[in-house]
Amino acid sequence: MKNMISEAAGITPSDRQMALQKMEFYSFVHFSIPAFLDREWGHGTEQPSIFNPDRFDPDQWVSVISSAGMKGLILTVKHHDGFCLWPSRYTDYSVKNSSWRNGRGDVVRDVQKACERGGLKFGIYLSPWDRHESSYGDSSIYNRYFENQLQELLSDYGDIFCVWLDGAKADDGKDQIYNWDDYYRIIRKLQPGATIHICGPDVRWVGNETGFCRESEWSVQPSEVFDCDMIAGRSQQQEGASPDTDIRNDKLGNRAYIENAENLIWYPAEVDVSIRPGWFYHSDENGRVLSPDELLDIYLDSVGGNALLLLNIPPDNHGLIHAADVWVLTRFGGMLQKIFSENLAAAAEVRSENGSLPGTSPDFIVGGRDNIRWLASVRDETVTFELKFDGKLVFNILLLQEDITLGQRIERFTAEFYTENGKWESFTGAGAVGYKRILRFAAVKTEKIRIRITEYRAAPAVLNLGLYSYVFNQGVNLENR
Ligand code: FUL
Repeated sequence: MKNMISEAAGITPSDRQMALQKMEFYSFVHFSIPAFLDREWGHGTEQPSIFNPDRFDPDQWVSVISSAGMKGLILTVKHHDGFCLWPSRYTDYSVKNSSWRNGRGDVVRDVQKACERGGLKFGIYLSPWDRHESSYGDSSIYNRYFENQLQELLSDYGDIFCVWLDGAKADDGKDQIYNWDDYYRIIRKLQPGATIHICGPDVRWVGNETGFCRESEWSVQPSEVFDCDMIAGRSQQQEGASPDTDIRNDKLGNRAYIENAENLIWYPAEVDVSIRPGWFYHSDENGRVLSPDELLDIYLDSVGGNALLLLNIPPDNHGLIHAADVWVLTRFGGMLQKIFSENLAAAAEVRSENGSLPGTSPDFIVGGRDNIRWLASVRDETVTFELKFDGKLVFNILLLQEDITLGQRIERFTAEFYTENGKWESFTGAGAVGYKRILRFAAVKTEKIRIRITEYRAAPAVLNLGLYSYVFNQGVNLENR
């Protein structure tokens, strides 16, 4: 019988998954007919003329999104109402019949160009469920329609970093059998670098829309977790569910589930959350934008919990990001800069009693040199490495990264500091690490720390360790969730 645990440790991301992982944090932009209806979903029967953003400014979107530290933008080019933000050749239900720019505008083109100018990657959300298109439910005809639209979008708008395929559909929506495999073939052919999210093989929906992930988030999963029908079935449900491979299961990817799996895949989690209660803009939510502290909480737990963070920023019906969101995002970007601009441990001396594989050294763990790692040579013993500082350091944030190009291996670790009385005392610790783990704790002052990796699936490959200090506002952010 195969040992699925060591098998799991050998599963690695594809190049496109790795490129996405390095982006860490990117934005969703929900902007379409619902913004003009003050609703979350359009019915698909609304007149296209209502789409008329009189101050549409995608350069403003890009500059605000970049100021918060995000690296890409995913636009809802077609939401469930079926209205297309580009002048598709395959339907009249699009910007070409809107009042905006007398029907001669193309939102997708303008946003893509603004992203290019501002240095953001551009991605698309294309809803499979379509309430307007009359062929929806006539499976092969609609599949052709959808594939034609994919062709247009993936051929005419430059490099696309992601295609986000939503599983949502109302209970009374018509039955339609999607031809997922054909969709994937088209995407791979036209945009080989693009990752396919949610109802797709590259990125897993974390299972909720609250902004948080599991205590241990595993990027390696039994292949049954990637099951479009199951994912779609869960998308409008609030409650968790039990089967081992269910997208909402709390223990997804844990040892117990991996051990019994037949096949494993690299399938990392993405946390999608809106900066406001709704996905689309509603003026009565201007006072309910998440605060910079709340965003920081979400960021530290998701990006710092081995997940990707997709934060939705909905422009208003003028086509601008509202001042309330701009204020929050700019401040939040400043907080991230302040926290992570300097690794306090960068000059530490690092040593370990465990062996190192040739060409690697514990020294490589600090200094932030990408792709240089320490690969411990071990059998079953605890892996320990120690950092000695030049004098005493004060810090309250620890960042740890594995080199996931070799797989996700660490299952549990503890961080200890050297006390005044010459003893080692634990100050934090966690389960899975993966691409990035960030932990917060009450400030520690010490000349030495050590990390003890007590459980692992294969010899740990540690890429980076950072220590940071930040004065959190009182009452929030004092602990990881
Ligand atoms: C859901 C959709 O129904 C929402 O409108 C939104 O687009 C969200 C990201 O996905 O499934």
